[in-house]
Parts: sequence; C-alpha cells; structure tokens
Amino acid sequence: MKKILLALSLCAATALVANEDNYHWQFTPVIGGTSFDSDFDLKDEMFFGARIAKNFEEGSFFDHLEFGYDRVNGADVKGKGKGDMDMNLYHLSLIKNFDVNDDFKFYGLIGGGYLDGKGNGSYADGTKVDDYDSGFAQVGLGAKYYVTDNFHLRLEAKDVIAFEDETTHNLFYSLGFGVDFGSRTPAVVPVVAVPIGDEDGDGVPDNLDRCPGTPAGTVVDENGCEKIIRLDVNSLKFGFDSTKIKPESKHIVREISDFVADKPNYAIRLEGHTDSTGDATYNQGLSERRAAAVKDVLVELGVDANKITTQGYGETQPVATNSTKEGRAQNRRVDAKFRK
Ligand SMILES: [Ca+2]
Ligand SMILES: [Ca+2]
Repeated sequence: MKKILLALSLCAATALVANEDNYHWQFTPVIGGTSFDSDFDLKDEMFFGARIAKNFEEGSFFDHLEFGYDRVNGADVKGKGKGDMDMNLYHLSLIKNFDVNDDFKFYGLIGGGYLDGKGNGSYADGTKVDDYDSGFAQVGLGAKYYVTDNFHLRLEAKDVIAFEDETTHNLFYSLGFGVDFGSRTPAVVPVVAVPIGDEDGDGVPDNLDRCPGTPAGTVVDENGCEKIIRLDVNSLKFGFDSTKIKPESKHIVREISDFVADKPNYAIRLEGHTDSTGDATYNQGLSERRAAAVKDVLVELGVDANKITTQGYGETQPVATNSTKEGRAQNRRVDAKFRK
C-alpha cells in the first residue's frame, strides 16, 4: 500500500512539471464517434485511430505536426437499406496549444487529408452504396490533461469537411491517450576551457599567483609566494648567556617540524635576523647562533640534520623599522624557508 501511495505521489509530483516541450514525439491512440453529414445517409458510427505527432521546438507558433489515421468500420446506411461503408481517413494537421496551466491545455488543429470510403450493399431504395473517395479539410478543438509528465488524456471534436460531389461536414469526436516520448536532452552549453598558465611552475596558476617569477624548487604557499615560517625570537626563551632554547619554548619550533613531517624531500633553510640595536658584528654572530639554536631543536624533534642549513644575516635584512620598539621586535626573528 505504501508503495502505491508513493507511486501516486510521484505521479502527482511529475504532473506538476508536465511539459510536452520536454519530448520530441507524441503517440495517441484514439477512440470516438462520428456524426455524418446528412448527404452521406449514414448512421452514426464509432471509429478508432491513432496519431503520431512531432513536437516542435519551444517558441514555435504551432506545437505539433501530427499525422493521423482513423478507421470507421461499417457505418450502416440509414433506413431499411442493407449497406454500409468502411472508411479510412489519413490526415495531417498543425496543432497549437493554449496552456491553462502546466497540466491542462486547450488546443486547436487545422489540416487536411484523404478519405478512402468503401461501400458495401445498398440503400433502402435499392441503389448500390458506392465507394467514396475524397480529399478533406479538417478543423478541430480539443483539450489535454496531463496525468503524468508524459501521459495525457485528450478530448477532441473536429469537423471533417469532404469536398467530393457536395461539400459535407462530418463530426468526429474522440478520446485519446497521449504518450510523449523521445525526451529532449537539455542543450549542452559547451564549456570552453581557457588554459591558465603557470609561468614560474610553482604549481599556482598565474591568475592566483601573487608572486610571479618564483625560482624553481622554492616551496610556495597558496598564493604562489615563498613559504616562510617566521619564528618570533622574542617568544623563544634562551638560557642565560646560552644559545640553547629552553624546553618550555621548544613547542614554537614544532611548527616547522610539523610542516615537513610528511614531506621527506623538503630541505629547510633557517635564516637568523636581529634588529639594529648594538654592534653589527655582534648581531651577525647572534643571528647565526639563533638560527643554529633552532636547528638543534629541530634535530631533537626528529628532523634529519642533513636537511637543514642555517644562515645569519645580522641586522642587514629588516622587515620593519628599527626606530620603534615594535619594529625592532619584528626584526628579531628566524625565518624557515623550504626547497624541494
Ligand atoms: Ca605560478
Ligand atoms: Ca609564484
């Protein structure tokens, strides 16, 4: 029961998006009745038939070009005659829809065709029922109700206007069961891939690379600029008159060992810097010792000593002004850079 309810609700859901524009074709078996012009002297009879329609693209004035076939099987002559007529009608129509909503629409049709009538027996007055062959025009009105996305019920009434001998108007009314098929695949908009280069080959495409011209082998950050882990020497605690970093501040160095932990091919370059306070020569030595102190901790943390080089730059490469306390603090640093 649940499954049935689910199926019904799915049908209801798809009905909301019913749209024959989604399909190329429509096939509609029909069953109905006729009311012939009095000139025919034939009783009303049932007919059956089928339609196949090509759905035009959305935006066309007409919605379908439809070929149809109708069969009237032995329409009896009126009165006491003992004759009847079989009819085959072949026709082609243009159909235009008038949407009321997604599920319900009216339509009009206009077209023409050929009626091939085969007479059998005779009329009440004894005259033979002749064959009747004629071209005809047809105009009609109808309504469609979409039960699901691609299935609809269709009511139609059309006037089949035959012109052989006399012009006659013959009413054909029908109930159709329309199935849309041949789903249209949505137009694929070709995506033109614009190749974006990487002129310095650092793996960051040019449109994202804020540092063009990065030398080969340099490890870069997500902006394509050299990756630098900058250790704030001010927060590194050294022993008194010692180049050894105290255990309580070793965790600061761990940022470097963590970074290379899963990159065994990376080499580390440690660059020590000082501010400009004091003697330049002393500062040169100090920067070298600080870089070496960081290396010692890295080795303790398990980094291969052969992968680490150190360099001191003394006070020669400030990153901030040396005329303020804050600037000088920024200049006292050890930068870790990486090569691969
Ligand atoms: Ca790049
Ligand atoms: Ca770059």
